[in-house]
Amino acid sequence: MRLKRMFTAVDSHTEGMPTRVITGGVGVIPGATMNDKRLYFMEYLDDIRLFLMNEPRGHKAMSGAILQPSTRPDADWGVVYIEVSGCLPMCGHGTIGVATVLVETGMVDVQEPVTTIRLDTPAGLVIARVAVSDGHADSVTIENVPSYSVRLDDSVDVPGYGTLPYSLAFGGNFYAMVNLDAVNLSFDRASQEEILRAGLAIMSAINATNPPRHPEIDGLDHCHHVEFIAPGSTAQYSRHAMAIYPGWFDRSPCGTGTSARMAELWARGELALDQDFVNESFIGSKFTGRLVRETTVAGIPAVVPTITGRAWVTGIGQYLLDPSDPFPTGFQF
Ligand code: PYC
Repeated sequence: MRLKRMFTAVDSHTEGMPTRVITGGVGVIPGATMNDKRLYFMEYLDDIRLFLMNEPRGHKAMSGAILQPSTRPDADWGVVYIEVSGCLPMCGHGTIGVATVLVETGMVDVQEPVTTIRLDTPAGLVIARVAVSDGHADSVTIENVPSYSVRLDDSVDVPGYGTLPYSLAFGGNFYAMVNLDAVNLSFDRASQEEILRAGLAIMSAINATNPPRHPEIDGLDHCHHVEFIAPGSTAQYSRHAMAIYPGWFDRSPCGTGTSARMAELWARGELALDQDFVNESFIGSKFTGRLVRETTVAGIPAVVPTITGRAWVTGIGQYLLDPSDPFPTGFQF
């Protein structure tokens, strides 16, 4: 066997959505903060992401996380998130996957009944509390970065769809929230191609006319996620289809999307602190969210959400590149 590259990984899924946790082979990414590392990685090391996420080693909804030494004294591990479309500043399902892998492989000091892991993410400090019994990670509650509503009940002209009402919020990434009824589509996986087409058209129209920008996180200046809210959803229980650039759906209930949705409901006065909010994904899996305290982001009223979900280890792998492989960065199909 001839090798040009080798990465070690522990694969997992969080409520149906994969997280390939890269435990070796990348080395320490240059950068004083985890967001600096993310920006450096995107500019100089993106071939690693493409190799690990694209076909044939990944697929069009592949997602992962690269473990790094923390850049801050108050965190145990650092994380750079990778997926088919780039490097998110924060990923909820990915963090639940990382915390589960760290516990199940013994890469942290495991305590029962709760192991607390402090993670240095590009979007800020995220605390994962893992419920552990008999050495098994049963569920993970993450305390996410401050989340806030950017605009409520705005509208955007979307070519082919007319003027559509939407709201926009930040929960670690920016999310446009649109009622599925507004695009006359049903909450049915048989409609996924049409839902995706509408989602891509909406994010493109928002980014062309009124893109969001995070006041404190460099390089976060676009919306790549549209959360289509299913009819019958309430401020306690919501179902959604999460359309993501460049063309896939989150299989999990989307931790950062759930955080954004709770921030939107809080800004409307429909969700108070310490109330459960259950968010169901397009495949029927669930996260339970809560808002635990109020705060501000650069003077903007914000809330700190927690998200509880489960992840399972699915494999341990070594991903290899033979020097004669004609697809060193994989491909999308
Ligand atoms: O869980 O935050 C999340 C997420 C973002 C994209 C896919 N999942």
